[in-house]
Amino acid sequence: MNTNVTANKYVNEWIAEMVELVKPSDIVLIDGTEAQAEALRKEACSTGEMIKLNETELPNCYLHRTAINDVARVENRTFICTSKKEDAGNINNWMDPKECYAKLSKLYDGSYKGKTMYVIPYSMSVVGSDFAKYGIELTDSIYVVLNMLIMTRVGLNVLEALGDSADFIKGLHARADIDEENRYICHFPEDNTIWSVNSGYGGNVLLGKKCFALRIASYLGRKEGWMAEHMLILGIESPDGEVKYISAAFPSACGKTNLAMLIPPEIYKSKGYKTWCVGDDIAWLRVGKDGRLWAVNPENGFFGVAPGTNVNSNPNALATAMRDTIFTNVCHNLDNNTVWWEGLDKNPPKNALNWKGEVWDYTKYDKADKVNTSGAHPNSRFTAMAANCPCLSDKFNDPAGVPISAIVFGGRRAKTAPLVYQSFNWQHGTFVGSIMASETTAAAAGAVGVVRRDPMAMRPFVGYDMGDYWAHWLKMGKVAANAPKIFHVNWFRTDDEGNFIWPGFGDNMRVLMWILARCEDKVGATETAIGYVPNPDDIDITGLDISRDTLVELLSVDKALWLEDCAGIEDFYKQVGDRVPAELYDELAALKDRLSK
Ligand code: GTP
Ligand code: SPV
Ligand code: MN
Repeated sequence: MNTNVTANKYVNEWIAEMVELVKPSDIVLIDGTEAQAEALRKEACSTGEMIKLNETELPNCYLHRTAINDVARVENRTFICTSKKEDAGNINNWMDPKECYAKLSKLYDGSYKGKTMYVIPYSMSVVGSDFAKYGIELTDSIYVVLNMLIMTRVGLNVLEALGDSADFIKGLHARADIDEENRYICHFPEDNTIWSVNSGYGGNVLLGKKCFALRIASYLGRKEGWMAEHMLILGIESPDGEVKYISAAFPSACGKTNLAMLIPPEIYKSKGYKTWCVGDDIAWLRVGKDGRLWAVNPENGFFGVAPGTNVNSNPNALATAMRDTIFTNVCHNLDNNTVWWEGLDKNPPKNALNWKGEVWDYTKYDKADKVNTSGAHPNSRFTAMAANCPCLSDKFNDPAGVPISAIVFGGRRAKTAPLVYQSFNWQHGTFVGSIMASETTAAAAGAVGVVRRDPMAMRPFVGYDMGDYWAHWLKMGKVAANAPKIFHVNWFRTDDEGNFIWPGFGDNMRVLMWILARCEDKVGATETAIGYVPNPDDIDITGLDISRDTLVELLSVDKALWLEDCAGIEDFYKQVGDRVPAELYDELAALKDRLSK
């Protein structure tokens, strides 16, 4: 078999080595052409791997179902394999690289037999730009190829840009037997290598995304002086045409895609405000010559949560996903060959297959057992092209990125965190990020709704020790003379019946407007133990169905609850271990002190 599929000897040598291991019957280089993509779509449809949907209603859209045991990221099977255990830290799973290569080699051995090896050259960020990093993913899955074609920049121009350099991320993926017990998502940051085996699901197998653009990239960012974060990037244009950018880190399935594509409420729209999406999941940030943090979205598409997406909550995402999209694990409406998910509308299809491909009876839907009774899996997704997004920023392909005015942290907290507060400064803001907590969601395998610490929404994605990661944050604040201001939001406060109090979605812009006003020193605030909280009259609730009293409640800080939380923070810091920066312990002590006063 000819393994010289590129003009780069390092790439070819590595492919030859992998071919010897997985033993494909054929090798195909993905060149980024539409003709090749179309041939692969046809092939996937002929084998049942994908289903072509109604061409009139959903042009160039496809449905794919993963294995029933393979519907989310698997954090307990995700490993950081550094030569020293302490470099991976206490929060990550660790395996010795040699041991891991040996163990996984057995699983990979012959796993491509009778199959084609697809070689995908891809770029994270604009090809040839300062931010760009290149990867090559080897996979046995057409579904992976077609998703990577949407999510990243794929093509022969990537190989041209790489030239004869050895500086690329080597990704090996094999579906193998989709065996849960032998599923591994392993990262070798010292070797620029990612090995993923026995899964066919999103974040486990689209290696450019969480594996490269967060875990490997965060490791590289620390070494090279930049940051890789689990953040959306949003531009807010004022009536005079000036655009200010916000980046926000929320844990998985906590509202990044929604905030990134929000439509301004009438009070702002009528004045001429507009919003622009730069990214919905990942941001790479560098310090510019002006001392500001400049961000790019390294991806080229959206891998968004389907359930809850509708014409009211996120019309831009819906419009984006109406063409050229791959739907994964949604409900299949057999009457018109379209798709459906919970929260799309109030008309569940009567003649449909659920996400497992079984005949589905919508009348049996039980909120308490969504996985088994819903039409779409709670973590079902759409893979859609950024270029199809109606509110895509004209800076999306700008190699320089966009300057960030505010960094926003947030999570799902039923009680403790107020609607919004501002940190006192960068160090305190880093502390605020480090103590983030959120209720777990269906985006990762495991229990849903349990509060856990998820610092900077990066708990599953930091490719090294969490304490070192916080130290890197502190350092970046010193390097960036004009660093963004740091805030925390919570769209998910609930009343005693468990209903969300804040309307959320587009109305979150009301909070972002306060944030931007703070960045420009245009509005005051009340100093509390946890940070600056808005004066209620400074959040515009015109046209909302909530009272001023409710807003006051949303902004309230319950000192007793916070003191309780401090105990949890201390436990978590101890778990992270001895690399937690002293500055953060100082911040914790200062917080406790202010709360006790
Ligand atoms: P990942 O792709 O997993 O990283 O998720 P994400 O952070 O992009 O979350 P996404 O925007 O897809 O939202 C996840 C879920 O939260 C969806 O079901 C949304 O409908 C819901 N959601 C998003 N924003 C809000 C909000 O402001 N309020 C409420 N109540 N729900 C929201
Ligand atoms: C997340 O879980 O944060 C996602 C989906 O964005 S995945 O690609 O599976 O990581
Ligand atoms: Mn995400």
